[in-house]
Amino acid sequence: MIDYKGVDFGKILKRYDIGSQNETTPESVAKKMLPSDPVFKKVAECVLYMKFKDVGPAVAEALKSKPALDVINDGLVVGMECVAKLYAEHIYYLPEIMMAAKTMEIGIALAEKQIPGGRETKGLVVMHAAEGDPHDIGKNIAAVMLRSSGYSVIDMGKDVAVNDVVDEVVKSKPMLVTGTALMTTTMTAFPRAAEILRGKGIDIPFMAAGGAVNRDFAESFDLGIYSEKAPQTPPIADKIKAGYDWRKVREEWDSIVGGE
Ligand code: B12
Repeated sequence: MIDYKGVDFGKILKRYDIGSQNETTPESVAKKMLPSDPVFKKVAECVLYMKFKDVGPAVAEALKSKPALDVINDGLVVGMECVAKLYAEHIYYLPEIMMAAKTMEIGIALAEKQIPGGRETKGLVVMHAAEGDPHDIGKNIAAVMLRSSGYSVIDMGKDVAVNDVVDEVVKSKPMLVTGTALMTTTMTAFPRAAEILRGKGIDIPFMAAGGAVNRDFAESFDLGIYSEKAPQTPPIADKIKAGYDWRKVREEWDSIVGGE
């Protein structure tokens, strides 16, 4: 048995505290990246500092003066971008990321309630995060944006098996299917799913999104189209609703998302 009584944990933690050897701190990132608008700043800070008890009141307060989508994009998402920066700099680790992600989810759920729904649907979209991929925050934001633009969404969640995606598309016949991959090891699920869909004679666009993919990859397989940021999804969906197939979306992609 090791006797820990005489161990000074303060010294151990100091020795392995990489943060103390790095000039980046949560405060320095906050200074550079947080929005100047005090309402959005307060919301973003809740995510950055993982204040999951404060995020509800902060979002509720923000919703009194700001549109719900702006509270998500200019507050919650910016906070998460700060977290991603701190993770990349080895200041934050997985526990912080998980707590920040949870904080963001609480905020999104609250803001989403304020987005008008119940209108006649423009069309159905099936969304998922790739097989093996647990990253679903970006997908959840894109789902909020599609719903708020009048689309119905079947959100299959994260780590969805290729065959389950195919089965859902066959069953519910959406106008668009989206896949999110933040890991280079999971993005290959998209061409596999698209190939099976093609084999079944299904020709709907398959939107590949998330940090692991780029436009070249998304357009490297039949059905594949690209979306870089969640807010680009509704304008692309509008074109598909207007009759564009995946080839035409590719041709006109720059002008479709250009207004962003
Ligand atoms: C949060 C996070 C997590 C959380 C995810 C929580 C959740 N519910 O999503 C947790 C802690 C679970 C996690 C786990 C892991 N993670 Co992680 N994670 C991140 C982190 C820090 C932020 C991602 C994020 O949510 N950003 C905020 C959102 C808003 O941004 P976004 O997802 O990029 O979305 C934007 C666009 O991509 C786009 N978008 C995204 N999806 C969609 C969908 C549609 C339809 C559209 C239109 C647009 C769109 O729009 C959004 C903005 O508008 C990134 C770092 C980074 N810089 O991205 C690493 C990162 C993605 N993780 C990574 C890794 C390696 C892992 C782990 C394997 C780590 C480990 N060693 O255990 C595990 C996964 C284990 C497993 N297989 O289960 C790597 C992936 C590397 C790679 N290229 O393969 C990254 C890049 C970190 C790094 N630099 O190494 N992670």
